[in-house]
Amino acid sequence: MVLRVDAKIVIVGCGISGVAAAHRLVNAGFQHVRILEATARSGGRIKTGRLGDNIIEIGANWIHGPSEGNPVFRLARQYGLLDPEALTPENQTIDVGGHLPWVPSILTSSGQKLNTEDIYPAVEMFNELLNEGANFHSQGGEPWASVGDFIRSEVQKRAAEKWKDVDAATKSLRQCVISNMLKMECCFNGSHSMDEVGLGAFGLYESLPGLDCTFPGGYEGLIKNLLSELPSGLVTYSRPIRCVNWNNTEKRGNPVMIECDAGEKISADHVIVTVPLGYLKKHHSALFHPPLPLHKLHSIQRLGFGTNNKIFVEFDSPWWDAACEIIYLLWEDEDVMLDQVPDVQRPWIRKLFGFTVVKPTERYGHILCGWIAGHESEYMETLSEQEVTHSVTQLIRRFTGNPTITPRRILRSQWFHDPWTCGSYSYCGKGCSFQDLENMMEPLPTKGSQAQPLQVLFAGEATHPCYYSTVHGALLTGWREADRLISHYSSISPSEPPKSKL
Ligand code: 6YU
Repeated sequence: MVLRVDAKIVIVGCGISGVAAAHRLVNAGFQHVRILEATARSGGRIKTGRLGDNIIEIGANWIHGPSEGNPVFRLARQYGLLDPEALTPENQTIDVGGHLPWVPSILTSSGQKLNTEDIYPAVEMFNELLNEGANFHSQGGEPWASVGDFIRSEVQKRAAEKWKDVDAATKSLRQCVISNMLKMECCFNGSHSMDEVGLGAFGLYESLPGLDCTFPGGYEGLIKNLLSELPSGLVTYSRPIRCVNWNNTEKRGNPVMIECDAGEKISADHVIVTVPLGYLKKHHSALFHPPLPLHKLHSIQRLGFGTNNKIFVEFDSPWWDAACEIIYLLWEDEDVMLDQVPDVQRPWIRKLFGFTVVKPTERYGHILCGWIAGHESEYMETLSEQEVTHSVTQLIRRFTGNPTITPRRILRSQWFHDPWTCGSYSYCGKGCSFQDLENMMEPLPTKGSQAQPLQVLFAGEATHPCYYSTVHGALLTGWREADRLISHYSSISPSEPPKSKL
């Protein structure tokens, strides 16, 4: 069925969710769809950059779970954006439960190289606890408020039993491994500390089967292909939205009036807001008039939105093993199992849990990607590139015991200070439940109101009930909100104009 309604639909934000919503609406026949984007580019947190001659991903890296059930995988395959390896049935069926089975190299702060067996008991215990932690939502009544508290207390308990025969030094090292794993988990969740990630809602996140893969030509290829199928001029760039005035009761007018920073006013029947949760947290009171209902606002406050940054470091030649895919950095004095650096200004670099090797080497050269989450990461963003380079160089020299290693150049992301994002991605904070994600996606006015329905709709990664924090989650929310409008107009008859035009 093709709907040819003349409803005016404005989409705020040209990230994947906004582009996906526009794509769906235009394909369904809507003729007055436009995207207003604050910046001069499309893609939002999908951002492909360059380090020298090499392509690097400043934002999203992987297709998490590239298999039939993942719409990003299906589109990337359709547009011919993936390596043949990623398309194989084997690649699609591997189920790693969201964690990648990388070949590790483990370095310590005294310059030692450890064997996998040295850390295995701690890694096994940590993963076991993560899996258990994810089950609480289905059982109810979690014993601790946060994942961090749960892991720390259970490690103490289980180590006293399972590791009772190991010597003190080995036990201490294993606890340092737990600290390292907690820091890595902060990157994965985009949280400052795992003490801020709610235990009850931890299991709401679902992973898809398939071994994570990348876009050889850059993630932005996905955005470019989708946009190329839309009418030119549909996106207006450098047009930040200051306020969404909804429930406009003026007779004959459209129910929504959008105010741009430049003073321009745009009227619409519907607006799909896709701004990141970080931006919403900071600007919700100015962004909506009348203000958001309290239950929605409380969910915006309860859900977490933290920072995960990357520091790309390029070398003339590799100092790591050819097979190595990830380098863990273990601080030997961190057996207190903490994932936070107490004085953020000095040893911020301690929060960097390690580096992934950007592969394949033939394509990218000798590049490592360091991962750092939390307030330490936000502080890192304020430093000059020289200061970051200095800290990273000292770190690598210390952990390798090689005082001559010198990076050729670095590039770091700065997501916290991006004024239109204010962080990296969302997680379920302490006290969060499924209801918070439901509240996030609820359109305005809420059910029961006599006003024109579906004036303000909400899409974006933080509004997906189980794939929040991902590109596929964001894309699905764009389709979901477009479908909401499509079925609305289908139910009131394709030829009937929207109420406001009557
Ligand atoms: C994924 C991955 N990945 C790394 C890093 C980051 C993210 N993600 P957008 O922000 O894109 O668009 C909104 C637009 O709105 C934007 O253009 C703004 O400029 C605009 N805007 C704002 N205010 C405005 C205004 N006032 N007026 C007009 N316009 C305005 N996802 O699938 N694979 O490898 C990673 C990663 C460093 C920062 C990621 C990854 C997250 C995705 O990038 C992100 O979800 C989507 O791109 C968001 O799209 P959008 O449209 O919603 O917003 C157990 C458990 C654990 C749970 N976590 C699991 C881990 C999964 C996350 N993994 C991440 C890892 C990496 C490395």
